[in-house]
Amino acid sequence: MIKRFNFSPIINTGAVVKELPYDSGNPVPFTLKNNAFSLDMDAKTRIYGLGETVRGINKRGWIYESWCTDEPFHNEDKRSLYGAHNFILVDGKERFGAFFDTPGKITFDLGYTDSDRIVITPESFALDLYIVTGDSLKAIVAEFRALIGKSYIPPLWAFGYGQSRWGYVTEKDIRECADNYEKAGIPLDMLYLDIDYMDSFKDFSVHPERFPDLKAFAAEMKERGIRLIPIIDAAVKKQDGYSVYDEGHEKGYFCKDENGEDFVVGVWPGKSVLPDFLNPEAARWFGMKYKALTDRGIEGFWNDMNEPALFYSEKGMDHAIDEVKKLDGGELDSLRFFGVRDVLIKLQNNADDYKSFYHNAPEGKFRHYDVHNLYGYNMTKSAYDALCELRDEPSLLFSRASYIGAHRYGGVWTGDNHAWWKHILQSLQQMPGMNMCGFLYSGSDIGGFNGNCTRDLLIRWMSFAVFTPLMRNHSAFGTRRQEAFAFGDTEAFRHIIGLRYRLIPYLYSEFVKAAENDAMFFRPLAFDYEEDEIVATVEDQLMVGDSMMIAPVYVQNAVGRHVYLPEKMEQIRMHEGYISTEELNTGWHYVDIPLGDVVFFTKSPIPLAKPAMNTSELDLENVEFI
Ligand code: MIG
Repeated sequence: MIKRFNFSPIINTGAVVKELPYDSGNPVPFTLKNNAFSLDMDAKTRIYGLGETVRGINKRGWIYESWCTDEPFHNEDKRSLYGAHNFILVDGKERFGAFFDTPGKITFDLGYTDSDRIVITPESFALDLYIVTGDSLKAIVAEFRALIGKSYIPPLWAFGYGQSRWGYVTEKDIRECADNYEKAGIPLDMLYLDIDYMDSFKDFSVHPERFPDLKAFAAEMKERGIRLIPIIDAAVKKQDGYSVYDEGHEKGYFCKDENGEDFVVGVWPGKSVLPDFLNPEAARWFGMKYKALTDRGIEGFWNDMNEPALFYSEKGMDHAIDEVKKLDGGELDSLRFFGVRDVLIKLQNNADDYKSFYHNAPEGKFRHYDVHNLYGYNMTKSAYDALCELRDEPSLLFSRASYIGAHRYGGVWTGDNHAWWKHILQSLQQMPGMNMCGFLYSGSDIGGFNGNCTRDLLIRWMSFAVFTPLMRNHSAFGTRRQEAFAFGDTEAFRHIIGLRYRLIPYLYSEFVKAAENDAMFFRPLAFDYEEDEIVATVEDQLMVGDSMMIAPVYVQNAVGRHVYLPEKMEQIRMHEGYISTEELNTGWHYVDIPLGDVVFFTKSPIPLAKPAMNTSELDLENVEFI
């Protein structure tokens, strides 16, 4: 059952698809105190949800702020990442879900300040609150998901393996990458184009020398079973004569400052303006611009920088330069050094900038700061709506920033992680929270985006990522190369990525089932075995679809790990060249998992396809069951 409570929302965020009547009275089980929703917890209470956030599957003990942020360090002490997913599921004396539908900042203190109390503080009380109850954790999620609408389902080929890198600059770089995969006999379905394919980082442009004929090149790659997936950034270069800028400027489609002038920010293209995605007309206009690329045979996109990320604003930069000048002339002491440094650091993603521009939404004019968390969502929606018009086939689409509701239009990737062992576990722990909020098509940058990857890290990360719907290896400009062919011996990668393709019949059908039934593809064990006291503490294993459980290795130099079996299961070991199975009883087991072996556990037979070099070669009719 769902109860909806009215706190005078200022805008329809678009998160929910069902109009529910308002309940009168208090939003039990919360009490309202000091402009916050609070609830006492007993020692056993666990809290799930919050989508894309740091730390454990059980979120209790930390404090989170929903505020879409371009955050390059996903450390434990971070309160915000790229998504704003305001749904929690409390499993204690009371068991219920709570969704705080608010477009602005909201803080979830989940036993941080006071270890026995939840305190949820929205910055503005203009919100809708939904309290969801049900017979089980899964039932509560299903009820919530029915409220927010069906999840995006990507085309089957988006379940193939993708290679990306910020640093493939030319057609030749991309072709070489495809050749290397082919030479190594490693399957591949997608190659991603990062910002360097554009001309001066201008959205919907293609660099004339680097990709002289993108249409022909996309066709050449498609012939080899590989699709090109370009990036689109939120901001538009401010440059007279660039048609996207000229048109948008003339029609008033960019966010405005307090004087009604286009608000100017600095991002990759230099001085840029921000499309007003909250204005439906502007959103449709921007979405239809993807045609420039779909006309060249492009079938999928990733949307970036849509928190929106700001390096600086024109206004902020002018001010900073004045401040730095004031510091000039003094003694060259540390105070002055830190003074100058801080002035410049504070330019990026500055709250004052978010307070200085405005949207033109159907409900009226809004200060960006008050509706910040809706920006990325509406960029994804604009692309999705347009792609449905522009193409007959489903498109691949995923985004960096998101709000609940965006799950209907695309997936999300988890942004700029690091080549750190702990980020394998972080990625695993993020998946169920995202699934609760509807984001089923998701995955992390395999091998880590920032930092230098190693062969063993990549093997272990891939051995987990064969199960994530989005399976993409991506890394930052200037880092060590980390393609599956970059570490010499390619056999292990051929085996692991090859296995992904063999598992697609299972993974894709379980994914579609989850989407259609408002269910979770990845579940904490506690959701399937509510009576089992041990599973509630298992933070590094997941249920995947109806029949499978995974327990990946995420520790450097480990050659196995402890695995908890909540019931008798079959252990499946996929070793290069052979599959072995062994029945294991309920309870704890130490399982050997040498580097290169992929081990998982099943409750019932799993279909396995014949090996394929890409999804178009995949034979979905003739599968064997293991
Ligand atoms: O400021 O386009 O998260 O995946 O490679 C960095 C360059 C901008 C951030 C994305 C990352 C992408 C990078 N982008």
